[in-house]
Amino acid sequence: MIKDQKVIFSGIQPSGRITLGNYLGAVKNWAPLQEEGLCLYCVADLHAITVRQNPAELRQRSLTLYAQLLASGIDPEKSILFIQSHVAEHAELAWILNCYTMFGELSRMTQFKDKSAKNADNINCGLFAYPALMAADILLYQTDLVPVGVDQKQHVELTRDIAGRFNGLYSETFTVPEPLMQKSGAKIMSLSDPTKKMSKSDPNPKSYVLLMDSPDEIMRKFKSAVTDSESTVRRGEGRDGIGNLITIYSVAAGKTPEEVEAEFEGRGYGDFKKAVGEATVELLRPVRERTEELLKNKDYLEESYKAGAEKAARLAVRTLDKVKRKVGFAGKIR
Ligand code: ATP
Ligand code: LTN
Repeated sequence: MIKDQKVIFSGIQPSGRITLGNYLGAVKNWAPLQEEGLCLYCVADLHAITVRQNPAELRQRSLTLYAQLLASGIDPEKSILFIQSHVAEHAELAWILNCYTMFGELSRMTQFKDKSAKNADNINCGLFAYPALMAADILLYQTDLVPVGVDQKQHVELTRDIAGRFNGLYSETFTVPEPLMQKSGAKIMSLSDPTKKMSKSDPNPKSYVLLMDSPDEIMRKFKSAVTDSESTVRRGEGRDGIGNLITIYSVAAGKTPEEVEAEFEGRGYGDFKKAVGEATVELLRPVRERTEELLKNKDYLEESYKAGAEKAARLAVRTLDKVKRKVGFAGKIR
């Protein structure tokens, strides 16, 4: 594929309702990237079923997530925004890449270890092979950059290894992608246990702020956020809770952590938590309101995800056909 612009790809699973962590670490950064190249973003529903999902909820969450991505500024005229299961080439390339991904490599993935510990009664092959599907997502579009939170870096590195291995065996086929991570906000921690990352599948709702939480809920959750027994608004050893709130405030208010510390010099946790809550409410308000509007317009959503899938498929078949030829599948059907 001859490219005259950078290709940027990322995905997010509809495995729950999205959190402030997902927003700050990933989604918020996706819209500005539209100025840097061709962006493709997908609702990764194939990935979501590696953990058991309720079908009605999954369907609803996928549409809500699609609307949230639109609401966060992704422009379907500029970018390709689609639902992963609508583009069959993802599953097809994933199968082929499974055969170029080693058991040992997949066994070392931190997310697999974490998720198998959490879902001990359902350690299925999909959960294990998840990174090969993610590699397929990325490699199908000859992606240069993959904007993700820190927790996904290992999967992007494995994608690079798979691409390099395939290119080495069959000549240049895939662009080898690079992860793109934010300097700040790449790992937002849980509000109830700041040593763990904020996660939408956490059973404790006080541990996260959701994109769709009401202003009251957001204020309440920050008020009860776990901090420490000191009272200064400063980062430091063993001060994960306050450090996390400083990160959130600095990203939400567009200030550096040093500026935040200076602003709250001599003021207590109560004041600070209120300020973090208010900044978050204002940050999320437009996204929540726009999502609510979009969810009322089912026809527009349907039109938009169908067009997205068509555009994605047109690009995806080009890479897939090339791959099939290289591995030696017979015949030509297109
Ligand atoms: P789950 O709880 O289902 O594992 P998750 O909340 O970890 O999900 P994903 O769908 O796996 O979210 O991730 C979507 C994107 O959000 C990824 O790019 C991921 O790196 C980023 N992300 C997830 N959690 C955080 C967090 N706490 N801080 C910053 N970025 C995050
Ligand atoms: N695995 C990712 C979601 C995801 C993704 C992708 C991210 C699916 N496909 C391709 C970047 C590129 C996650 O769990 N956050």
